[in-house]
Amino acid sequence: MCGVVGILARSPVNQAVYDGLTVLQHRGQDAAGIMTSDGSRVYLRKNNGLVRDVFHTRHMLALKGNMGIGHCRYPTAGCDTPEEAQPFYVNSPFGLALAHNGNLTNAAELKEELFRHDLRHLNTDSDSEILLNVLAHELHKVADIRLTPEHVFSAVSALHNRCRGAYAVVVMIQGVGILAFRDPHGIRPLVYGVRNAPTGPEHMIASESVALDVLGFQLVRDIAPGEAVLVDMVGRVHWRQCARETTLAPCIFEFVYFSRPDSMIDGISVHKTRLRMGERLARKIEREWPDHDIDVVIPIPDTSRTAALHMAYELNLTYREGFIKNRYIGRTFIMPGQAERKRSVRQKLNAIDLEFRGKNVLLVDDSIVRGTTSKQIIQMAREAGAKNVYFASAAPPVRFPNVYGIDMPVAHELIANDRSDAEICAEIGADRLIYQDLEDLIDAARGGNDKISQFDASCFDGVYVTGDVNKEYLRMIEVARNDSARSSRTEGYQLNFAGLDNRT
Ligand code: PIN
Repeated sequence: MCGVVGILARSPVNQAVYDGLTVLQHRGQDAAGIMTSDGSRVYLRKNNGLVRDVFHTRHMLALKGNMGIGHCRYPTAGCDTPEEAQPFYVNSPFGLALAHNGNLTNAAELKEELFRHDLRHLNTDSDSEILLNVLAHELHKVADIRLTPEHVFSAVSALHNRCRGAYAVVVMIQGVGILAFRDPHGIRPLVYGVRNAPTGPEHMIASESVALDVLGFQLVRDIAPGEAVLVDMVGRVHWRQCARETTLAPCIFEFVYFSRPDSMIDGISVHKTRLRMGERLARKIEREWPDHDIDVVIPIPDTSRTAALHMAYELNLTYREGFIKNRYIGRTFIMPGQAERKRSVRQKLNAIDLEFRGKNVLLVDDSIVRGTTSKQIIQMAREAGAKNVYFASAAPPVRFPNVYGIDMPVAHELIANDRSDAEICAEIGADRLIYQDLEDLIDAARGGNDKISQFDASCFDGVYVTGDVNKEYLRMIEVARNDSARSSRTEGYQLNFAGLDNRT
């Protein structure tokens, strides 16, 4: 998962883009980058690490100009070097810089096409470099020296015809403005907002509305699936639907875990969705386990708190914080292999024994992915003296890999892959396991916007909305993403982990 920002203002944007990226840091802690333009030149700084570590004063001073885009990266298949940090830049046509969130499902074909037909060289394995080169090629075909919004939108239409998958994109076009667009299914989120500076309106694009809020921009609206917006150098805003067929199918995992609760995505409050998820879980417990003997509901910090609190309220049960998270873990050398992941849970969470001793506790997490942390946390609850340890997941079983930009483990690493609920319960060592039903999760999200008829819930139901994900593709990502492939890629360099979420 990644975060993107684009700002066109009346004064230098370096600080604002930086601030926007800090607000979106939860979407990716692996690398960060900003590119700005002062009208005559572009300036770039990108590297591996957290936003606060990548940009020092000297870098900020060098990022000149009133227009800029930024990116924070969570690694997707094959992208973990500083060179693969975003934004990417090509000098022709015009000078284009691009940053994106998502994953292309036809990257291999596009690479081949770009090389054989478009005669373009790609220097990394990043999908962003592919998107940038497709856009550059299509823009070159239609544009002339006076680039118009028509030229730009027809290039985006051509890009939609060639690219498959999920992409929420910001582009800076030298001398022209900021362009943003979303794939025809609107899988990844992207919003547009405006603020009034003394000298006139300023414009911002971001992955999540919370970035607009914090920077004092008003959310104008979500960019629709397939739609593009171009903010030109004089601040005129041009909108166009650039895809022939569109269906809004936002990723449901944004609501489960990835997005900040204070964001609105496609008209839905993430916070309220999580409250409704708690309510649905409560109803399920009342329905299927009316004679339960739960003494206390304990969330596993942080994401699950909202659902756990409301579930406890609905069941008339005590809610207690029983696990304390160390917010200051600081730099460590966490490698992506299983052994390292196990060790990190103990370093991050500690149990308050007296909330567990002699009690039947219901632990709540937002989801169970690999099940490794759930297993350890259940063990910790037992060591703290719990009589029975029940476990509730605010999301349904994660059974399928994500191909739209969430770096989900491959199928065989998912605990729910090929296991029944009873087997998962035994595997994580719980006395009882309650999963959210998919229908309830979808209803919880749709509760905020009943106009949305479809969500991408592929990691729960294996239905890939782009219709092009077959067994062969899943086999290919299996090879690229499994733990041993990750360990060998990251060997010899350090990942920053500064007490932030260890997103799985
Ligand atoms: C972590 C949120 N959440 C915790 C992410 C763990 C699955 N994991 C998904 C649970 S936080 S595991 O609240 O944002 O810090 O099933 O793969 O072990």
